[in-house]
Amino acid sequence: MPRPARPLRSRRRHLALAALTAVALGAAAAAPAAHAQDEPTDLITNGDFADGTAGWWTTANLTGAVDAGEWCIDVPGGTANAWDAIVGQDGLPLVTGESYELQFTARASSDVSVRALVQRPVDPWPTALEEFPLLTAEPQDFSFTFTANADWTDAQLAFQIGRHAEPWQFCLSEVKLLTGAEPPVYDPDTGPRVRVNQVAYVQDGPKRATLVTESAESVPWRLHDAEGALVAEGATAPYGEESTSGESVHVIDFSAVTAAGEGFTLTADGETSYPFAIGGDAYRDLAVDAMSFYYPQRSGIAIDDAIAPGYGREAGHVDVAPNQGDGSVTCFGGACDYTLDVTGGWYDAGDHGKYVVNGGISVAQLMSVYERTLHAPTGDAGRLADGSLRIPEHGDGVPDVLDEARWEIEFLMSMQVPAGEELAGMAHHKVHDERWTGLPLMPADDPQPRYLYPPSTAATLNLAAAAAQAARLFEPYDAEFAAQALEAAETAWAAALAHPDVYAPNTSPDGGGPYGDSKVEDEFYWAAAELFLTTGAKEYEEFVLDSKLHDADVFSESGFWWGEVAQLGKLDLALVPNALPGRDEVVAQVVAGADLYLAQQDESPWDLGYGSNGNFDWGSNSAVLNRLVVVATAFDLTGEARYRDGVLAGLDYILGRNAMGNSYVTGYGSHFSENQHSRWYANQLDPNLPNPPAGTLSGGPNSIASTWDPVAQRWLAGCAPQRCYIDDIGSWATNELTVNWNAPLAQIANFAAEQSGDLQVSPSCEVEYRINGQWPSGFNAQILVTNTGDEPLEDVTLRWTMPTGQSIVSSWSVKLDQEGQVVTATDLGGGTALKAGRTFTFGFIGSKDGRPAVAPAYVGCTAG
Ligand code: 9MR
Repeated sequence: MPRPARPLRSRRRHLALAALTAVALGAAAAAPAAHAQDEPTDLITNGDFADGTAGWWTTANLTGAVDAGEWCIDVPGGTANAWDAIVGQDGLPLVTGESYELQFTARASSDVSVRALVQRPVDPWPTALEEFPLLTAEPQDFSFTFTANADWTDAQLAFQIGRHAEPWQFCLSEVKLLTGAEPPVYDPDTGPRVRVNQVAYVQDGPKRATLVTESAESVPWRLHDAEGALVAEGATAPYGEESTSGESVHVIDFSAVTAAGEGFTLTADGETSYPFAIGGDAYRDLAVDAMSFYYPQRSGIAIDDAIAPGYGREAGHVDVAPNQGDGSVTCFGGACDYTLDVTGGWYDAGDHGKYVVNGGISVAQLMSVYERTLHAPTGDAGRLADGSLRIPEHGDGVPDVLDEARWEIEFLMSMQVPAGEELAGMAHHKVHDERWTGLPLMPADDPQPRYLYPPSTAATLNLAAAAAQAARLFEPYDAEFAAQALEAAETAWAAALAHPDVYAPNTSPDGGGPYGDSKVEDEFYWAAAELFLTTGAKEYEEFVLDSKLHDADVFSESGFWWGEVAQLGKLDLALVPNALPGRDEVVAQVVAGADLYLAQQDESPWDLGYGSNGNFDWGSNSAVLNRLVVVATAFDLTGEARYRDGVLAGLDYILGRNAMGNSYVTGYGSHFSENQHSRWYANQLDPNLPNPPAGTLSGGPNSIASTWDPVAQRWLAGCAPQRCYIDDIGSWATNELTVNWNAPLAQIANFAAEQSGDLQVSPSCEVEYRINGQWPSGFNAQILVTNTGDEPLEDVTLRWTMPTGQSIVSSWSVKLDQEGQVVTATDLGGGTALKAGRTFTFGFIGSKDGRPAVAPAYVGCTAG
């Protein structure tokens, strides 16, 4: 039989080619230079089973027989984990830097995938090779190469063959572990060297592409439409060697093109890009998909296939065996004498854990998708209305994104320590399995006991911040729930003040991630800001003003993420109307942060404002997107087009204009991530399971991934930062999906969806908003609108958000409509054009509560 006969999914072909090369060279004895004198040695004892099963062992639940050099083993059904049934051989010596080839032939009585490992058989199971070969009734020859990065005298070859529901038979023959193999080479399919945003360029937005080329000179480029007609042409701008990609690149700028449609391609240097759209609705779709990602991520509810087609499944962790359920969970190690019902919420990622700090930041960012539409001049709440997402809660009159957020907020609230206990009001840091489970494993099939892990100040404050934000957003829809959320937030706040230094450790018991955090000033700041925005209370105002983070520059290189949340407080203080003394300073900080991120982005030939220091962190794609959230907020605050354009260009990197030629969003683009690490979207391991839903973001390149997961260790050592990525389900350090990474994707996709033409902020329209007088219950405002450009402005419309507690009573020389807090001003100057250099003036009387009247942070001006 030709080797390798391993069935390959198209995306994995490059890996197979590397393995094939290794085999061919090995077979021809063309061993690598360092081992030129050595004949390959086989480390396996009795790999041809000539001596029965001598040298091999199995777990006690397996029986088998050898016949004609093939060992066939009966595997029982109904086990949960791959490692519940193992065939192995121990005592294999591995040498650092040496490359090895594992060969074997295997078949199975039914189509199953198994886990083939070379590892050390001691906790934490360091792994040199992990593969998931798919077996069929036909015997197949498999070949995998790897390089050892430690000296082990006691490595183990293990075939983990458990976790299948039905009994089956596993047959193994011709097993070899050969020394002297050619090191595996990662040669990913990066597609055409003309790298584009594979989804869409906004019609009047920036349009750039990046050409990977060795050419030192500028080369011509051509843009063609779907019919092949030439639309535009120009010359590239050479950039030279670029550090994050390790490649030499040129920039193609076709921003001047305003033609719209699908199927455009760019050609340069003999390469034609993947097709892309200009204009159109792609970002509206992406916005819906990125937010609908959360429904099948829900715990504690059956996923309805009619709502999320292809993703229907049983409810996870609802006290139905084999689940032990989240209905009555106690503390790990007997640390408490109560149980909590923590059913519900979202699974964090590809695991079944639920972590409060990460849930808190995720739900806050999702709520901000909605909250932004109330306060940003281009915000469009209509797109988020009841019925807009693929979720079950249609017809309740609540915007769907808030319904989705509520699923998580209720879970966060359930994690609070009950009244009467020592740490009452604090939130448990997390709930997860006692031990890590294997892949795949549907949520409903997880048999592990689950525990609450100790409360932490960070989790308590995350809950306080998210629940406080929920309280103000749910107020118009469900006042009772809003009040409950506020009570939970204030209780949490008081508990955090009473226990300000209970830190979650950086190491975790088995079965879940640590989410360790021993610096909580930022959590205090964020929670105080949200509580202030919701209540206006002095206590929170003072806390915000007194925090040393209030004047500090938190918009630094490292951006914001679950461990660094002060920015979230500042973004909301800047955007959500409030009467914080010196609020302008916060607005200025946000804008300065956006300037920094934009300046970094402008330096990059990929429009990538991240990682120029050579570090791409775990979940780097979320860091890229979180920076864009800051830039987007600067646009909402200033209306300056360069921030809008910065966000749109920054999105290119995520959607394919990168060193991998890969869109990191499932279902978007020609070449996209689809094997994200997940226990239930595990199509790569079991063809009966789906890939992740469209709109799922992959974590993305991680420059130190090879120190983490075995797949990255095997393929990504020595990679340039942007290339430290592999679309393999085993690479949890580069290719996981998480609730906190999809949230900024949802924010930026929603922002992009709104930049499609209708609501342009006019750059030549300047607005001055004066409070001319105020008394305890009211105020008098005058607004001056000046045309600073050379052309007349037609149909001038202003839009702003009234600070909380203020509303319009009467007005003159204008038509004012107030919906909620959003005011729209039309009919300025009786509807006539505003001539160049001229000013319209109008005014109104407003009512207010006890707080001083303040001007809104920003007034948007659009013209027809
Ligand atoms: O996103 C987390 C990242 O910042 C950490 O460096 C990493 C290691 O502790 O863990 C990541 O979070 C994982 C969590 O611990 C468990 N669920 C999956 C998360 C994403 O990989």
